[in-house]
Amino acid sequence: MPVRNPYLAALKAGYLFPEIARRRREFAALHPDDPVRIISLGVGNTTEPVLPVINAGLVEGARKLSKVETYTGYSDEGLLELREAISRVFYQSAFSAGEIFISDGAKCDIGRLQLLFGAGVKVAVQDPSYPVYVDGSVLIGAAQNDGGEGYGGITYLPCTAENGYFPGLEALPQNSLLYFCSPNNPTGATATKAELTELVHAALKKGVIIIFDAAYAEYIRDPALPKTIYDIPGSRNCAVEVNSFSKPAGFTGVRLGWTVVPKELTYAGGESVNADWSRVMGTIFNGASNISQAGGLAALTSEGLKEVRALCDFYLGNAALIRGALEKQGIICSGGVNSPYIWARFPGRDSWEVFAEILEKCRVVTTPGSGFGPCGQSFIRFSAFGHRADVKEAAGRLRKLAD
Ligand code: PL4
Repeated sequence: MPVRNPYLAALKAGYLFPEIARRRREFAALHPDDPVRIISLGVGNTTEPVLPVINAGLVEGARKLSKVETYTGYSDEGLLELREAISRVFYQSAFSAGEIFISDGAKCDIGRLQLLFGAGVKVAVQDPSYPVYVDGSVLIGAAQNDGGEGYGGITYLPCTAENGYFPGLEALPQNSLLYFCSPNNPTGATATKAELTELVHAALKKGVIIIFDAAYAEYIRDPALPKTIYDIPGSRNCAVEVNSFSKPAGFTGVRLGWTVVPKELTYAGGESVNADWSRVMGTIFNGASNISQAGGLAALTSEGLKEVRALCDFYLGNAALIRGALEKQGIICSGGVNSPYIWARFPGRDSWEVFAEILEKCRVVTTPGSGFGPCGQSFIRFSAFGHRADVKEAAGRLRKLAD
């Protein structure tokens, strides 16, 4: 028998979201005759139907497969038309098609990107952060080197109310890989242009490569806030950007994303990151679904983009309801503006304990902040992805937290 990959043993017991689902099932099993339906404001999973123009794109993509004249098979690096449309719509055509790689989603790309750096890499993350950055780094063995005190090779950069959820960059290790997410999951904080400029300057100075996760960029409504790291001069030399159709177009189940790897970006030895990413993707990925890509193309037409905006506005409306309800209880929150996540503070409390209390009193599932990192302790993340009636009902039930 081959031995088990030792890095698997270094992972925390369970991945956060299945653990939440398990506790919800456990609670439901303990209350089999409960007349009150459980509402989820936990996982960030879209709930609303794909809007008509985008849906017509998906249908057309499927229809094309039914005719010999229009049938297509593998589309390895992604439809040229889609890569060009992404460059035009999101980056003012600043990137060539060869710098944009279509994928089956941001999470999958985050996992694969780690292959570029291997076990020796030092990793830095915002604390709290989306668990895939840390767990994926543990899987490639990056947590085994001597990067940060108490955390193996992973350096946690605290993002707290006190620092406005933007980390101090003095602790950012030289020649490391930094995962940075804005609008942020879970804090909902969105970095300003000045903050991202500071980040890029620090990365260039310290030889850091930033993996910028812009999965929630379309939720930004403040025109002064950057939707992409590439708004910042110098970023092409230090940043990769991952993005997704999941949250702007309702494609969480359809699966479509992209990664931008500028030609200028190199490793310490001067080798091209773009060439290696092309090699990795060509080797272990076989292209996104051509149906998804047809939907993605429809989403990037002028009518499709109106639907993207409408869908994000809908979830932002939910976010305002949730944040308003929490603030009425005197709970201090951030996020929910320019972001679909609300980050609520329960001083001195354990996150899982508050999770259990909200489930018990309100029959509402949330996400415990401690699941996103040590600085998430005493916070709860509320997701704005839900049907409006459910969100209104949940917001009303949150009054019970005062009891
Ligand atoms: C639950 C910062 C959600 N099963 O859909 P993708 O792969 O294009 O994007 C995933 C993603 C990427 N980057 C960030 C994200 O927050 C997400 C999705 N996160 C959440 O509730 O935090 C869904 C999580 C899913 C998972 O494990 O990722």
